[in-house]
Amino acid sequence: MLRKLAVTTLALATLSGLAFAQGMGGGMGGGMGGGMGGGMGNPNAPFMQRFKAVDENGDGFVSQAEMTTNAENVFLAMDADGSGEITMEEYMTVRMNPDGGKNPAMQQRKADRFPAMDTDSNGQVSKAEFVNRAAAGFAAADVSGDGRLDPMEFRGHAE
Ligand SMILES: [Ca+2]
Ligand SMILES: [Ca+2]
Ligand SMILES: [Ca+2]
Repeated sequence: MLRKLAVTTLALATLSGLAFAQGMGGGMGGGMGGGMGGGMGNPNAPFMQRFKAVDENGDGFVSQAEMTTNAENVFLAMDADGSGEITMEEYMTVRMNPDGGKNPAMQQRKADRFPAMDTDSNGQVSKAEFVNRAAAGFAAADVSGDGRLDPMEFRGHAE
């Protein structure tokens, strides 16, 4: 199981290209290597994989800065042609959740999210639009209002 998830993550990193590898290298490596076996809930749950990838300093919380950094890296990974804008096609091609691609309902929810991110409605999502959306998501997910997300709050954000 561990092996399978690791391979899936690796495949995603490869798929997403050099920008993703450069941007996420540190966080991904640290999260996967160091965070495993931290004992927080089920470390194999897909959202925990994501949580550890985003929690760059490994303190068990995702800060606003970590969320922003992650959003920028995710944006670069999604922008396959490097145009600085994500098209609907680019957005739907990249699977952020290893299980997401197999789940039509989740794909639909993802598709529904695109116009919400495209705040100027030009049919593409710019980096600013994407990061702003992540920041808004962070605020919404921070139920306790302490400026950081614990795994459960993060899960609420991710799903
Ligand atoms: Ca952190
Ligand atoms: Ca693009
Ligand atoms: Ca736009």
